[in-house]
Amino acid sequence: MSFSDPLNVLVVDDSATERALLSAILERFGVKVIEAEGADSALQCLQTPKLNIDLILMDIQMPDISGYQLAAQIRKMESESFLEWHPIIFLSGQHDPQSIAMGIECGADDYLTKPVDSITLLAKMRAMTRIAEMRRRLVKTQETLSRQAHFDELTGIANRRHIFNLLENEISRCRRYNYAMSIAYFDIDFFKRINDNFGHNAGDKVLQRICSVVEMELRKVDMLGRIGGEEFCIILPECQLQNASGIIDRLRESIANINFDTDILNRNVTASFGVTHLRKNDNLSNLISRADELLYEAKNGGRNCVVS
Ligand code: GH3
Ligand code: MG
Ligand code: MG
Ligand code: MG
Repeated sequence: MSFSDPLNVLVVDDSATERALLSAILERFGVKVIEAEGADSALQCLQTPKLNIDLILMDIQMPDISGYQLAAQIRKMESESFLEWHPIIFLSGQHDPQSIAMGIECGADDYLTKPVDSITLLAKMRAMTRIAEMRRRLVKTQETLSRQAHFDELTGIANRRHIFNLLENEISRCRRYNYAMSIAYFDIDFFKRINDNFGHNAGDKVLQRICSVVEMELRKVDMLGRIGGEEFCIILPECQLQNASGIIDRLRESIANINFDTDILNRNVTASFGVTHLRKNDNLSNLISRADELLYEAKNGGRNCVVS
């Protein structure tokens, strides 16, 4: 039995002889072995991305930290940081059921007793890598679905649902800590003409470019979302209305000054803005209605302006 992709296995054992013995067996099956003599070097290897560890074979009796403690520590790190999940198989001289139960309890996935039969070990490793691969695929799918659920495909910014959730959270935070917050609604001026005169594809590129300019101009804590079509919302946490109006007016100017590639568009594009702040009795719904009404006033007031 061998593995189609070279498998990177971390062997954790305090005994150099045991490590060498196991390495010799594994290498015969095309496995790449990385050796660690204790907890510290094992954790270091796991946190070294280029080692790309697929699986851990671990001794239990070690002088500093036992295999039980190390397995528990690895599981804790995996759940708390971005460390990927690793299958752990204990290889131990202890045969009693309590030790086996304890090993699994501490986070290991399998437990083999020494002396280990190499065919059995390889088969168990095969089973574990199969589970790890399924898990990786699942995590990847989840990440994709989560990205699709939260972000707009065309512009990459928060979608309507996500920006409203962020706004809801921000309102709660403001209430709890008595923070100020402002929001802006904006809509691109005469966008329909851009589509009509330059094509839908050019319209798409204009939306993308405007979003990237807005994201660049805003502070890290500010949030941008697409409400729909060519209408957007900006959340400005810890920002008083007057300050927000200034920021947004500079943003309006930056948009108006964008030079698009001439093969996309040979003229400038403007947007109209409504800016408001969170008032004492506001909820999400009346906060955004007010921003929307102010945006409507900006449109009626001649466009390319900010109304607050
Ligand atoms: P106003 O200044 O009053 O806002 O005029 P407008 O033409 O921008 O307003 P209107 O709401 O009539 O037009 C919005 C247009 O935006 C219509 C729609 O086809 C276009 N649109 C919405 N979403 C997209 C998109 O994802 N890509 C492109 N290219 N166009 C879009
Ligand atoms: Mg030992
Ligand atoms: Mg418009
Ligand atoms: Mg519109």
